[in-house]
Amino acid sequence: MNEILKMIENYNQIALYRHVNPDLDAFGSQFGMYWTLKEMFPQKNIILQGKMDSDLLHLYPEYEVNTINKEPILAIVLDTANKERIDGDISICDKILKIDHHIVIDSYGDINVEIENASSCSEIVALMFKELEYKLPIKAAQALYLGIIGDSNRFLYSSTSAKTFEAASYLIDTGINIENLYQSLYLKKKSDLEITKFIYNHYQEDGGVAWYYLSSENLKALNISREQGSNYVNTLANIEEYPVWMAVTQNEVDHNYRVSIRSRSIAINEIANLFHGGGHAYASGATLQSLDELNLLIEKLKEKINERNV
Ligand SMILES: [Mn+2]
Repeated sequence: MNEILKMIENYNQIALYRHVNPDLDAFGSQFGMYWTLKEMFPQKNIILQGKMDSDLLHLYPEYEVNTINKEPILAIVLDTANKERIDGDISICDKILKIDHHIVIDSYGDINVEIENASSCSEIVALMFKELEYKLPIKAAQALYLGIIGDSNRFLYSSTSAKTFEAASYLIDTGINIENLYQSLYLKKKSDLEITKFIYNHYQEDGGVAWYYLSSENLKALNISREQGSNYVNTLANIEEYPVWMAVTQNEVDHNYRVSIRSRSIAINEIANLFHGGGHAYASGATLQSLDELNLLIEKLKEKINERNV
């Protein structure tokens, strides 16, 4: 942490990056870092990088859109396993600090904080500031708490450890109101109900794998983006007969199909790797060039499920 702090102190300009298609942990670690560094170093230019057009943004208070000046830039890249997934151009930066909890595939930083068994990147960031005995601003603590509960599925996943609760306890000590945070997460709209209904009516299954498919037409009819279409993947979770479940969405822009794969006690990330994807053992993504490839993916997943049953 001291080495990191020295690095941060050396730069007057710090750009905070995270991965494309940001989730609660990507935003959580980014905003957590943003509000903390802004308070710790009010004279520095702290810049949020990446597209800010997500539905999740309503969960966070207003932020400033700072412009980059001519001074050298330190990049802090959060929650991003490989360079290709960074949202924004880091070639403008002089040094890179990587902070991540994914399986290590690309240590692209000048300093790499890679803690594979951490529940979330937000957990790592929270514990870094705890080590400094720094009292986080409420906004930062809220963002980091949302990041932790997002990636650990409200402390449900096995990635949840004593460290996760240590981070949560440190964040709660700042005085955040977790009931409000949970309410802001759980409140749904009637349209969510319509989408869930569509999924329950149209999902398919094959040998332990359940999935739903949303074509561009379906997405249009349901009035949601492709990314939003993937977010309903856990509608098919917790069904005894389906240890693996997936969301398949047509990506009209890139002429391919995006797959979100989730599983219970069956590691699926290596299979995801075979289909231009990857991620965590029980939560991965993949990209298919055609729907024929979907059959291939399902066959591989069924093989994996059967291995376990032998
Ligand atoms: Mn994460």
